[in-house]
Amino acid sequence: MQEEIQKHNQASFTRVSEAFDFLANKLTKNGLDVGNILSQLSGFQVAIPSWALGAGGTRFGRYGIGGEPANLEDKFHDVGLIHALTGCAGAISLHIPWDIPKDTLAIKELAAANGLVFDAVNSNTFQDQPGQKLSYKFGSLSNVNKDIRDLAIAHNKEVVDIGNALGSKSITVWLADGSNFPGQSNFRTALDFTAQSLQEIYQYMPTDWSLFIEYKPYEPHFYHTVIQDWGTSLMLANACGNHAFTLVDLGHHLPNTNIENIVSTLIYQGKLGGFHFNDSKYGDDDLTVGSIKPYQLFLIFNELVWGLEHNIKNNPAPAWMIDASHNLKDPIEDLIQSLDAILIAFVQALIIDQKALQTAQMNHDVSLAQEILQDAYRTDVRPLIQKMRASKNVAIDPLKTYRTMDIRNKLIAKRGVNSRATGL
Ligand code: PSV
Ligand code: MN
Repeated sequence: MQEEIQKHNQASFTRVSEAFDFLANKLTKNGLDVGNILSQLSGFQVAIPSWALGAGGTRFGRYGIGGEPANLEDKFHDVGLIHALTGCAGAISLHIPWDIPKDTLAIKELAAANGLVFDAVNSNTFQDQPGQKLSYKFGSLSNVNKDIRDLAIAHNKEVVDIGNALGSKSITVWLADGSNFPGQSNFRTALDFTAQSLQEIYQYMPTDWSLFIEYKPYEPHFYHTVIQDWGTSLMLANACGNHAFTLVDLGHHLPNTNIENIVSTLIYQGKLGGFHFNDSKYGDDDLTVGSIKPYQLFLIFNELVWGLEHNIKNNPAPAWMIDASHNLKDPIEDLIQSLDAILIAFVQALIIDQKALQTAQMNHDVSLAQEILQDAYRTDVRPLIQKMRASKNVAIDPLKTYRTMDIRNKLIAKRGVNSRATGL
Protein backbone atom coordinates (compact mmCIF):
# COMPACT_ATOMS: atom_id res chain seq x y z
CA MET A 1 0.00 0.00 0.00
CA GLN A 2 2.69 2.48 1.16
CA GLU A 3 4.77 1.80 -1.94
CA GLU A 4 1.88 2.29 -4.27
CA ILE A 5 0.94 5.56 -2.55
CA GLN A 6 4.51 6.76 -2.96
CA LYS A 7 4.41 5.86 -6.63
CA HIS A 8 1.33 8.04 -7.09
CA ASN A 9 2.87 10.87 -5.07
CA GLN A 10 5.97 11.06 -7.27
CA ALA A 11 4.33 13.13 -9.98
CA SER A 12 3.12 15.77 -7.48
CA PHE A 13 6.22 16.52 -5.42
CA THR A 14 7.44 19.53 -7.45
CA ARG A 15 3.97 21.06 -7.70
CA VAL A 16 3.41 20.64 -3.95
CA SER A 17 6.79 22.12 -3.06
CA GLU A 18 6.28 25.18 -5.24
CA ALA A 19 2.76 25.87 -3.95
CA PHE A 20 3.87 25.29 -0.36
CA ASP A 21 6.90 27.62 -0.62
CA PHE A 22 4.72 30.39 -2.05
CA LEU A 23 2.12 30.09 0.73
CA ALA A 24 4.63 29.51 3.52
CA ASN A 25 6.47 32.64 2.46
CA LYS A 26 3.30 34.71 2.61
CA LEU A 27 2.25 33.30 6.00
CA THR A 28 5.71 33.77 7.48
CA LYS A 29 5.67 37.42 6.38
CA ASN A 30 2.37 37.72 8.27
CA GLY A 31 4.18 36.55 11.41
CA LEU A 32 2.91 32.96 11.46
CA ASP A 33 5.00 29.96 12.51
CA VAL A 34 4.48 27.60 9.56
CA GLY A 35 6.45 24.77 11.20
CA ASN A 36 4.09 24.89 14.15
CA ILE A 37 1.03 24.85 11.88
CA LEU A 38 2.41 21.81 10.05
CA SER A 39 3.02 19.95 13.28
CA GLN A 40 -0.48 20.71 14.62
CA LEU A 41 -1.90 19.50 11.31
CA SER A 42 0.19 16.38 11.37
CA GLY A 43 -1.05 15.45 14.84
CA PHE A 44 -4.74 16.04 14.08
CA GLN A 45 -6.64 12.75 14.14
CA VAL A 46 -10.33 12.19 13.50
CA ALA A 47 -12.17 9.00 14.48
CA ILE A 48 -14.09 7.17 11.77
CA PRO A 49 -17.43 5.72 12.85
CA SER A 50 -17.71 1.98 12.33
CA TRP A 51 -21.30 2.55 11.19
CA ALA A 52 -20.46 4.85 8.29
CA LEU A 53 -18.46 2.48 6.11
CA GLY A 54 -21.43 1.06 4.25
CA ALA A 55 -24.16 2.77 2.28
CA GLY A 56 -26.66 4.64 4.43
CA GLY A 57 -30.30 5.01 3.58
CA THR A 58 -33.49 6.85 4.31
CA ARG A 59 -36.88 5.52 5.39
CA PHE A 60 -37.66 5.35 1.68
CA GLY A 61 -34.95 2.89 0.85
CA ARG A 62 -31.31 2.11 0.63
CA TYR A 63 -29.02 1.48 -2.32
CA GLY A 64 -25.96 -0.64 -1.61
CA ILE A 65 -22.62 0.33 -3.09
CA GLY A 66 -20.96 -3.06 -3.34
CA GLY A 67 -17.92 -4.34 -1.47
CA GLU A 68 -19.26 -3.06 1.86
CA PRO A 69 -17.46 -4.34 4.96
CA ALA A 70 -19.79 -7.04 6.31
CA ASN A 71 -17.83 -7.72 9.51
CA LEU A 72 -15.71 -5.86 12.01
CA GLU A 73 -12.44 -7.10 10.50
CA ASP A 74 -13.36 -5.62 7.12
CA LYS A 75 -14.37 -2.36 8.78
CA PHE A 76 -10.90 -2.13 10.32
CA HIS A 77 -9.45 -2.77 6.91
CA ASP A 78 -11.44 0.15 5.44
CA VAL A 79 -10.56 2.57 8.23
CA GLY A 80 -6.92 1.44 7.97
CA LEU A 81 -7.08 2.19 4.27
CA ILE A 82 -8.48 5.68 4.85
CA HIS A 83 -5.76 6.27 7.44
CA ALA A 84 -3.02 5.03 5.10
CA LEU A 85 -4.29 7.43 2.42
CA THR A 86 -4.93 10.51 4.57
CA GLY A 87 -2.75 10.09 7.68
CA CYS A 88 -5.46 11.66 9.85
CA ALA A 89 -7.97 8.85 10.48
CA GLY A 90 -6.05 6.94 13.14
CA ALA A 91 -9.04 6.06 15.34
CA ILE A 92 -12.27 4.14 15.13
CA SER A 93 -15.49 4.70 17.05
CA LEU A 94 -17.54 1.53 17.57
CA HIS A 95 -21.31 1.33 17.92
CA ILE A 96 -22.53 -1.50 20.17
CA PRO A 97 -24.25 -3.90 19.46
CA TRP A 98 -23.77 -3.25 15.74
CA ASP A 99 -20.07 -4.03 16.22
CA ILE A 100 -19.42 -6.38 19.11
CA PRO A 101 -15.88 -7.77 18.87
CA LYS A 102 -15.95 -11.56 19.27
CA ASP A 103 -12.26 -11.90 20.01
CA THR A 104 -11.08 -8.77 21.82
CA LEU A 105 -7.39 -9.64 21.61
CA ALA A 106 -7.54 -10.33 17.88
CA ILE A 107 -9.42 -7.08 17.25
CA LYS A 108 -6.88 -5.12 19.29
CA GLU A 109 -4.10 -6.63 17.22
CA LEU A 110 -5.93 -5.84 14.02
CA ALA A 111 -6.39 -2.24 15.12
CA ALA A 112 -2.70 -1.93 16.00
CA ALA A 113 -1.68 -3.48 12.67
CA ASN A 114 -3.71 -0.78 10.91
CA GLY A 115 -2.30 1.99 13.12
CA LEU A 116 -5.68 2.57 14.79
CA VAL A 117 -6.73 3.32 18.35
CA PHE A 118 -10.22 3.05 19.84
CA ASP A 119 -12.07 6.29 20.27
CA ALA A 120 -15.39 6.63 22.13
CA VAL A 121 -17.66 3.59 22.15
CA ASN A 122 -21.35 4.29 21.48
CA SER A 123 -24.28 2.63 23.18
CA ASN A 124 -27.55 1.93 21.42
CA THR A 125 -30.83 2.02 23.31
CA PHE A 126 -32.70 3.43 20.34
CA GLN A 127 -33.36 0.00 18.81
CA ASP A 128 -34.64 -3.22 20.36
CA GLN A 129 -32.29 -6.13 19.81
CA PRO A 130 -33.50 -9.57 18.67
CA GLY A 131 -34.92 -11.49 21.63
CA GLN A 132 -34.98 -8.42 23.90
CA LYS A 133 -37.70 -9.04 26.52
CA LEU A 134 -38.55 -5.41 27.27
CA SER A 135 -38.91 -2.71 24.63
CA TYR A 136 -37.39 0.78 24.29
CA LYS A 137 -40.38 1.88 22.25
CA PHE A 138 -41.44 4.37 24.94
CA GLY A 139 -37.99 5.30 26.11
CA SER A 140 -34.84 3.78 27.57
CA LEU A 141 -32.88 5.67 30.25
CA SER A 142 -35.93 7.91 30.77
CA ASN A 143 -38.61 5.19 30.79
CA VAL A 144 -41.26 5.30 33.52
CA ASN A 145 -40.75 1.54 33.95
CA LYS A 146 -37.75 0.83 36.19
CA ASP A 147 -37.06 -2.56 34.61
CA ILE A 148 -36.67 -0.92 31.20
CA ARG A 149 -34.40 1.78 32.63
CA ASP A 150 -32.32 -0.91 34.29
CA LEU A 151 -32.03 -2.80 31.02
CA ALA A 152 -30.78 0.34 29.27
CA ILE A 153 -28.36 1.10 32.11
CA ALA A 154 -27.04 -2.48 31.99
CA HIS A 155 -26.47 -2.15 28.24
CA ASN A 156 -24.44 1.03 28.75
CA LYS A 157 -22.37 -0.70 31.43
CA GLU A 158 -21.71 -3.56 29.04
CA VAL A 159 -20.57 -1.06 26.41
CA VAL A 160 -18.15 0.42 28.97
CA ASP A 161 -16.80 -3.09 29.65
CA ILE A 162 -16.32 -3.79 25.94
CA GLY A 163 -14.65 -0.43 25.41
CA ASN A 164 -12.43 -0.94 28.43
CA ALA A 165 -11.22 -4.28 27.15
CA LEU A 166 -10.33 -2.61 23.83
CA GLY A 167 -8.52 0.37 25.36
CA SER A 168 -11.20 2.97 24.71
CA LYS A 169 -11.50 5.78 27.27
CA SER A 170 -14.95 7.19 26.67
CA ILE A 171 -18.57 6.37 25.98
CA THR A 172 -21.01 8.47 23.96
CA VAL A 173 -24.64 8.26 24.97
CA TRP A 174 -27.22 9.46 22.49
CA LEU A 175 -30.81 8.88 23.50
CA ALA A 176 -33.73 8.68 21.13
CA ASP A 177 -36.02 9.14 24.14
CA GLY A 178 -38.86 11.60 23.76
CA SER A 179 -42.51 11.76 22.80
CA ASN A 180 -44.60 12.36 19.72
CA PHE A 181 -47.72 13.90 21.22
CA PRO A 182 -48.49 16.47 23.92
CA GLY A 183 -49.53 14.67 27.07
CA GLN A 184 -47.74 11.44 26.15
CA SER A 185 -44.90 12.05 28.56
CA ASN A 186 -44.19 14.05 31.69
CA PHE A 187 -41.12 16.13 30.71
CA ARG A 188 -39.85 16.54 34.24
CA THR A 189 -40.17 12.88 35.16
CA ALA A 190 -38.43 11.80 31.95
CA LEU A 191 -35.57 14.21 32.56
CA ASP A 192 -35.22 13.23 36.19
CA PHE A 193 -35.06 9.51 35.33
CA THR A 194 -32.50 10.29 32.61
CA ALA A 195 -30.32 12.20 35.08
CA GLN A 196 -30.46 9.29 37.56
CA SER A 197 -29.70 6.70 34.88
CA LEU A 198 -26.76 8.68 33.50
CA GLN A 199 -25.37 9.09 37.00
CA GLU A 200 -25.46 5.33 37.47
CA ILE A 201 -23.57 4.78 34.21
CA TYR A 202 -21.12 7.51 35.16
CA GLN A 203 -20.43 5.90 38.54
CA TYR A 204 -19.73 2.62 36.79
CA MET A 205 -17.10 4.04 34.42
CA PRO A 206 -13.41 3.61 35.26
CA THR A 207 -12.09 6.83 36.78
CA ASP A 208 -9.98 7.68 33.73
CA TRP A 209 -13.03 7.48 31.44
CA SER A 210 -15.23 10.25 30.06
CA LEU A 211 -18.96 10.27 29.46
CA PHE A 212 -20.11 12.24 26.40
CA ILE A 213 -23.77 13.26 26.35
CA GLU A 214 -25.09 13.97 22.85
CA TYR A 215 -28.15 16.18 22.36
CA LYS A 216 -30.61 16.47 19.49
CA PRO A 217 -33.73 18.66 19.14
CA TYR A 218 -35.97 16.20 17.33
CA GLU A 219 -36.01 12.85 15.53
CA PRO A 220 -36.94 10.08 15.96
CA HIS A 221 -39.51 11.85 18.15
CA PHE A 222 -41.25 14.89 16.78
CA TYR A 223 -42.87 16.63 19.72
CA HIS A 224 -40.34 16.44 22.54
CA THR A 225 -36.84 15.06 23.02
CA VAL A 226 -35.53 14.46 26.54
CA ILE A 227 -31.99 15.74 25.84
CA GLN A 228 -32.98 18.36 23.31
CA ASP A 229 -30.12 20.84 23.44
CA TRP A 230 -26.62 21.69 24.68
CA GLY A 231 -28.00 23.33 27.82
CA THR A 232 -29.80 20.15 28.87
CA SER A 233 -26.73 18.08 28.05
CA LEU A 234 -24.48 20.44 30.03
CA MET A 235 -26.87 20.34 32.99
CA LEU A 236 -26.87 16.53 32.95
CA ALA A 237 -23.07 16.41 32.58
CA ASN A 238 -22.67 18.76 35.55
CA ALA A 239 -24.98 16.56 37.60
CA CYS A 240 -22.76 13.54 36.80
CA GLY A 241 -19.36 15.04 37.57
CA ASN A 242 -16.00 16.23 36.22
CA HIS A 243 -15.62 13.49 33.64
CA ALA A 244 -18.95 14.04 31.97
CA PHE A 245 -19.11 16.34 28.96
CA THR A 246 -21.36 17.59 26.19
CA LEU A 247 -20.96 16.20 22.69
CA VAL A 248 -21.83 18.46 19.76
CA ASP A 249 -23.14 16.80 16.61
CA LEU A 250 -23.26 19.48 13.92
CA GLY A 251 -26.55 18.14 12.55
CA HIS A 252 -28.34 18.29 15.89
CA HIS A 253 -29.52 21.89 15.84
CA LEU A 254 -32.56 23.71 14.63
CA PRO A 255 -31.97 25.71 11.41
CA ASN A 256 -29.72 28.76 11.74
CA THR A 257 -28.53 27.96 15.26
CA ASN A 258 -25.23 29.67 15.99
CA ILE A 259 -23.20 26.51 16.68
CA GLU A 260 -19.90 28.39 17.02
CA ASN A 261 -21.40 30.30 19.94
CA ILE A 262 -22.37 27.00 21.60
CA VAL A 263 -18.84 25.66 21.09
CA SER A 264 -17.35 28.79 22.63
CA THR A 265 -19.66 28.57 25.67
CA LEU A 266 -18.92 24.89 26.26
CA ILE A 267 -15.13 25.41 26.16
CA TYR A 268 -15.56 28.39 28.50
CA GLN A 269 -17.10 25.93 30.95
CA GLY A 270 -14.48 23.20 30.23
CA LYS A 271 -17.30 20.92 29.10
CA LEU A 272 -16.83 20.29 25.39
CA GLY A 273 -16.16 16.57 25.23
CA GLY A 274 -16.56 15.55 21.63
CA PHE A 275 -17.64 16.39 18.15
CA HIS A 276 -19.64 14.60 15.50
CA PHE A 277 -18.81 16.26 12.19
CA ASN A 278 -21.23 16.25 9.28
CA ASP A 279 -23.12 18.86 7.26
CA SER A 280 -26.75 19.56 6.54
CA LYS A 281 -29.17 21.79 4.72
CA TYR A 282 -32.41 21.09 6.58
CA GLY A 283 -32.16 18.75 9.55
CA ASP A 284 -29.86 15.94 10.61
CA ASP A 285 -28.94 15.29 6.98
CA ASP A 286 -25.55 13.70 7.81
CA LEU A 287 -23.97 14.97 4.58
CA THR A 288 -20.27 15.26 3.82
CA VAL A 289 -18.51 17.69 6.17
CA GLY A 290 -18.09 21.12 4.56
CA SER A 291 -20.29 20.30 1.59
CA ILE A 292 -23.08 22.77 2.44
CA LYS A 293 -21.84 25.32 4.97
CA PRO A 294 -18.03 25.48 4.85
CA TYR A 295 -17.94 29.02 6.30
CA GLN A 296 -19.85 27.85 9.37
CA LEU A 297 -17.33 25.04 9.78
CA PHE A 298 -14.51 27.58 9.64
CA LEU A 299 -16.21 29.79 12.24
CA ILE A 300 -16.63 26.76 14.50
CA PHE A 301 -12.93 25.95 14.14
CA ASN A 302 -12.11 29.56 14.95
CA GLU A 303 -13.87 29.12 18.31
CA LEU A 304 -12.25 25.72 18.86
CA VAL A 305 -8.74 26.96 18.16
CA TRP A 306 -9.11 30.20 20.13
CA GLY A 307 -11.01 28.52 22.97
CA LEU A 308 -8.45 25.75 23.41
CA GLU A 309 -5.60 28.28 23.27
CA HIS A 310 -7.32 30.28 26.04
CA ASN A 311 -8.38 27.25 27.99
CA ILE A 312 -9.29 28.74 31.35
CA LYS A 313 -11.15 25.67 32.64
CA ASN A 314 -8.80 23.02 31.24
CA ASN A 315 -11.20 21.62 28.68
CA PRO A 316 -9.62 18.31 27.66
CA ALA A 317 -8.75 17.84 23.98
CA PRO A 318 -12.13 17.08 22.39
CA ALA A 319 -12.70 13.72 20.70
CA TRP A 320 -13.06 14.47 16.98
CA MET A 321 -15.38 12.09 15.18
CA ILE A 322 -17.26 11.99 11.90
CA ASP A 323 -20.91 10.99 12.06
CA ALA A 324 -22.20 10.97 8.52
CA SER A 325 -24.31 8.79 6.28
CA HIS A 326 -23.55 8.08 2.65
CA ASN A 327 -26.61 7.49 0.53
CA LEU A 328 -25.20 8.34 -2.88
CA LYS A 329 -21.42 8.36 -2.67
CA ASP A 330 -18.90 5.65 -2.03
CA PRO A 331 -18.50 5.90 1.79
CA ILE A 332 -14.71 5.82 1.61
CA GLU A 333 -14.67 8.69 -0.89
CA ASP A 334 -17.17 10.60 1.24
CA LEU A 335 -15.09 10.12 4.39
CA ILE A 336 -11.92 11.26 2.57
CA GLN A 337 -13.76 14.42 1.47
CA SER A 338 -14.99 15.00 5.03
CA LEU A 339 -11.48 14.65 6.43
CA ASP A 340 -10.20 17.14 3.85
CA ALA A 341 -12.89 19.65 4.79
CA ILE A 342 -12.07 19.29 8.51
CA LEU A 343 -8.35 19.83 7.95
CA ILE A 344 -8.96 22.82 5.68
CA ALA A 345 -11.21 24.53 8.25
CA PHE A 346 -8.71 23.73 11.01
CA VAL A 347 -5.76 25.28 9.14
CA GLN A 348 -7.79 28.30 8.08
CA ALA A 349 -8.59 28.89 11.75
CA LEU A 350 -4.89 28.51 12.62
CA ILE A 351 -3.88 31.28 10.20
CA ILE A 352 -6.32 33.90 11.50
CA ASP A 353 -4.45 37.02 12.57
CA GLN A 354 -5.72 36.85 16.16
CA LYS A 355 -3.81 39.92 17.33
CA ALA A 356 -5.24 42.10 14.58
CA LEU A 357 -8.69 40.64 15.22
CA GLN A 358 -8.50 41.50 18.88
CA THR A 359 -7.42 45.04 18.09
CA ALA A 360 -10.29 45.43 15.62
CA GLN A 361 -12.71 44.15 18.27
CA MET A 362 -11.32 46.54 20.88
CA ASN A 363 -11.73 49.43 18.43
CA HIS A 364 -15.25 48.33 17.44
CA ASP A 365 -13.97 48.15 13.87
CA VAL A 366 -16.63 45.79 12.57
CA SER A 367 -15.59 45.88 8.91
CA LEU A 368 -11.96 45.14 9.68
CA ALA A 369 -12.86 42.26 12.03
CA GLN A 370 -14.92 40.69 9.27
CA GLU A 371 -12.10 41.23 6.73
CA ILE A 372 -9.58 39.52 9.01
CA LEU A 373 -11.72 36.41 9.38
CA GLN A 374 -12.59 36.27 5.70
CA ASP A 375 -8.99 36.77 4.65
CA ALA A 376 -8.11 33.52 6.45
CA TYR A 377 -11.20 31.77 5.10
CA ARG A 378 -10.43 32.82 1.53
CA THR A 379 -6.85 31.56 1.68
CA ASP A 380 -6.26 28.35 -0.22
CA VAL A 381 -4.51 26.35 2.51
CA ARG A 382 -4.39 23.08 0.62
CA PRO A 383 -0.64 23.35 -0.09
CA LEU A 384 -0.03 23.13 3.69
CA ILE A 385 -2.11 19.97 3.93
CA GLN A 386 -0.41 18.46 0.90
CA LYS A 387 3.01 19.28 2.30
CA MET A 388 2.10 17.61 5.60
CA ARG A 389 0.86 14.54 3.72
CA ALA A 390 3.97 14.36 1.55
CA SER A 391 6.20 14.44 4.62
CA LYS A 392 4.08 11.76 6.34
CA ASN A 393 4.34 9.49 3.29
CA VAL A 394 0.57 9.34 2.88
CA ALA A 395 -1.30 10.28 -0.28
CA ILE A 396 -0.87 13.90 -1.40
CA ASP A 397 -4.25 13.65 -3.07
CA PRO A 398 -6.07 10.81 -1.24
CA LEU A 399 -9.23 10.80 -3.36
CA LYS A 400 -7.35 10.72 -6.65
CA THR A 401 -5.04 7.99 -5.38
CA TYR A 402 -8.02 5.95 -4.12
CA ARG A 403 -9.57 6.17 -7.56
CA THR A 404 -6.38 5.48 -9.49
CA MET A 405 -5.82 2.39 -7.37
CA ASP A 406 -9.33 1.29 -8.29
CA ILE A 407 -9.94 0.26 -4.69
CA ARG A 408 -13.74 0.05 -4.73
CA ASN A 409 -13.73 -2.42 -7.61
CA LYS A 410 -11.11 -4.49 -5.83
CA LEU A 411 -13.30 -4.53 -2.70
CA ILE A 412 -16.31 -5.59 -4.77
CA ALA A 413 -14.27 -8.38 -6.34
CA LYS A 414 -13.22 -9.55 -2.88
CA ARG A 415 -16.41 -9.08 -0.86
CA GLY A 416 -19.09 -9.26 -3.49
CA VAL A 417 -21.51 -6.76 -4.90
CA ASN A 418 -24.18 -7.52 -2.28
CA SER A 419 -22.10 -7.48 0.90
CA ARG A 420 -23.72 -5.20 3.41
CA ALA A 421 -22.37 -3.35 6.45
CA THR A 422 -24.15 -3.44 9.81
CA GLY A 423 -25.64 -0.23 11.12
CA LEU A 424 -28.75 1.79 10.56
C1 PSV B 1 -28.17 10.26 16.14
O1 PSV B 1 -28.73 10.97 15.09
C2 PSV B 1 -26.67 10.10 15.96
O2 PSV B 1 -26.11 11.35 15.65
C3 PSV B 1 -26.01 9.50 17.18
O3 PSV B 1 -24.68 9.93 17.29
C4 PSV B 1 -26.06 8.05 16.87
O4 PSV B 1 -25.15 7.30 17.60
C5 PSV B 1 -25.78 8.03 15.40
O5 PSV B 1 -26.38 9.22 14.90
C6 PSV B 1 -26.34 6.82 14.75
O6 PSV B 1 -26.21 6.88 13.37
MN1 MN C 1 -24.09 11.86 16.27
